Amino acid sequence: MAINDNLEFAPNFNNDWTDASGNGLDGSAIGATFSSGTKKLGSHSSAYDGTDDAGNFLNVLNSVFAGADKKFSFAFWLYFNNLTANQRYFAKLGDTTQGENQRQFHAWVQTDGAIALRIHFDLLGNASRKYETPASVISAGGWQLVRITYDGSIDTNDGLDRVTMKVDDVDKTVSMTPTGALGDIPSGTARVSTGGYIGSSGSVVSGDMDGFIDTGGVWSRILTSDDDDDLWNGGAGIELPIVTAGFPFFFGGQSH
Ligand SMILES: [Ca+2]
Repeated sequence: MAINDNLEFAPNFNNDWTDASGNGLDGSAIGATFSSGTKKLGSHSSAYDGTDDAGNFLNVLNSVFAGADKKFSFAFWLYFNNLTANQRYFAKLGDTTQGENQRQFHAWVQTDGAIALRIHFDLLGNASRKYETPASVISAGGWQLVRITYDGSIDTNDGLDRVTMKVDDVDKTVSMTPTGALGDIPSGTARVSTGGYIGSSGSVVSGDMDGFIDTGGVWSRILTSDDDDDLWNGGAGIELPIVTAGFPFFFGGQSH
């Protein structure tokens, strides 16, 4: 496998909300802006004010996340200005704060510096699994690469074994808190969002991030350790998709 394989979504946040994956999942801002001063890769990162900002990518990728035995991964470069509140950085979730029940999943940093992920098994929020790293894997004021994998085909340990988490290419112990029965992410209409969750109402932001997000991706498969190494790239990171060197197509004649 190569890092580009099954890459479903790839925003680079270079002063626009364009998806570079080829799937055309371009987004737009709800209050969020771009920063040329605090960035990890390319010209800019996306910037969130901790109050009411998000990147809004509409109801996309539902078939990647929802359903039985789904496998997916996502990774982003994150920079938190502080850890004074729980701050959502990637989600497909609408809840009662949006006046709706479209819970699918959300990922965030906690005030203790742990990365957390809640996977919902029903849109109402009655059954879910919360996964988290130990405290203090995230520090405010610097760029860190957070990579999460989810394998819905694994049911051992009440679903604990479905999730792995890495920070800066290092595996972190994952603990899990169950609520209700183990299941699958339900099909829903919540919007995919960065920097906060917005739901299908599209206007209300909750749990906003105070900081920056740069190059990230969603894959419809479990990333390998080689993929993780490619993403980390010795700490320099990479923009997605990788453009690989090869025989150019402009020599004339037919390409294939
Ligand atoms: Ca960028």
